[in-house]
Amino acid sequence: LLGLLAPGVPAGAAPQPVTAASTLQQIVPAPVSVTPDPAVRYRLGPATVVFTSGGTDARQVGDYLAGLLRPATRFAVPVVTAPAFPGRAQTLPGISLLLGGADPRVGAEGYQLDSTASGVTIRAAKPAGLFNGVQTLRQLLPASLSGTLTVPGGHILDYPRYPYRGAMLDVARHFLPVADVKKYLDDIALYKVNNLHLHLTDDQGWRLQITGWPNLTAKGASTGSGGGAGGFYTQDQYRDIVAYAQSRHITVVPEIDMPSHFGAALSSYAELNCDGVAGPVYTGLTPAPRSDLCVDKPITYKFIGDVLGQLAALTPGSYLDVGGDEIQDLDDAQYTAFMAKIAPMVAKHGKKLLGWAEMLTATPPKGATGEFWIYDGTQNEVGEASQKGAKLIMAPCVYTYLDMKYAPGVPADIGLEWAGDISVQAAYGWDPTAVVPGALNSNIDGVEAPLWTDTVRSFDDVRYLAFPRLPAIAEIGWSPQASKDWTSFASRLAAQGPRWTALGVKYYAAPEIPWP
Ligand code: TNX
Repeated sequence: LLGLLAPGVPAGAAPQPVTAASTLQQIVPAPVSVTPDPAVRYRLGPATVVFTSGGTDARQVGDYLAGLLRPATRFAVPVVTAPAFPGRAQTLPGISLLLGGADPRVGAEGYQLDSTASGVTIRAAKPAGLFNGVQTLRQLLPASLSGTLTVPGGHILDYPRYPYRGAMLDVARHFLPVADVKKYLDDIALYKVNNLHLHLTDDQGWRLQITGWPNLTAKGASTGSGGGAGGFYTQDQYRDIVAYAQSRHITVVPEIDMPSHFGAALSSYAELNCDGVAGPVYTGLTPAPRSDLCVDKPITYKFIGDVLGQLAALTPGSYLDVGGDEIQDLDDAQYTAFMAKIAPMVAKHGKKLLGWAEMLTATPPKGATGEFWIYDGTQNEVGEASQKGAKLIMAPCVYTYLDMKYAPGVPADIGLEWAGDISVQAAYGWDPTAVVPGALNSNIDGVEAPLWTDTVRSFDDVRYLAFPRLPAIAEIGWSPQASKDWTSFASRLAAQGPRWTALGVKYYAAPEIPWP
């Protein structure tokens, strides 16, 4: 079957059987082009060396790869500097991660991978490209990293369709400790997702320590959706998450939701409330009875200034997300005036303004990016805003909301259905350019898969909802639209099942997928 594929055929073009030894066509997200050479395979062994060239950034990716290989293989996997920069056709005897010399089409995040009998060579222009090439290499090795460790021969050229490929975790409704966030970062890195949006605050919880406002964590973090223990990140813990993400070439995009979904802050400080009274932290499902902040009080802006200032200092990424969704009591004029005050506070810290796409209706703040999620009649306004320069990230609730059930009654005890049930095929079956009417394609920055945790109780629940749908959305963000093919995707996704099992991810074995 491999022989039937002409060189350079997009990986998504033909359905592939799931076989025990990995093939060059089993990669999720599908690469731009794959040219198998079925006559050769590279075999890893106790003598396998990782060569890097291009300084400490390349070296770090090499150390990361060696760190993945060593525990399972028990090989020493030394990471050494590549002896001399090999020419295009040369292969060093081992796994080479080389900065420079790649096909110019790889851009900032792409890579090329050449696998021969003597070695595997990944070339990229930037460290993120090497990292993405390593994710592909992982999928070319057996899931268990045991037994005969061979990499199928051939050539891959790969780069993303969109610069922004995101996953969102709602740690406000259900708090997730640092260790779980790190696991999720590792989970999403495998599918070349490069942004983790953290929904840090909501009515049911405030999850980030803010110096000078201790009640936010003493009271605002004390519980969550459905009651229970709550929790928060100290600023040091948050820095640790950001640094771990950076080591996976993932940007943390922090969200402080305002002016609505502000209940946990209102419960923490009486003076933030218009009536000067702080109620208990709400533990029910959205909508909460009291959610909108008090737009008329000066202390509101002192508070937000402190929060955004500290958050900006913790954030190496370019975005600060201010939410802006689901306004309850404020009218359009109040909402617009509020955003007009907040936008310069974000800009002052050199950050770009991100929010849910409601922010792009009425009078959008200049230079804002909107995350589109709901078809509530404002789509046309969002499309118009994009024509005037606003950037869009696509997270249409009916395809990307990982907190929706897969099917009626599945899962039985978690998940919502207000945006419908979302099968794996539905999560895969959409095109970002066909979501918002009139949206300017050049202003679509990418896609995101949000995971709201209103009904989620554990990190196992998170993974059960994310897998296998998150890789579907990752592929929409990465792979060329022309390679889209459900049969191919289902077959390639099936090959991921044993990988998740090996990684301890308990996933939903959707009946639509031909699991091995
Ligand atoms: C809508 S999506 C919300 C969230 C809820 C979610 C539950 C969005 C911007 N707002 O507050 O958690 O539905 O599915």
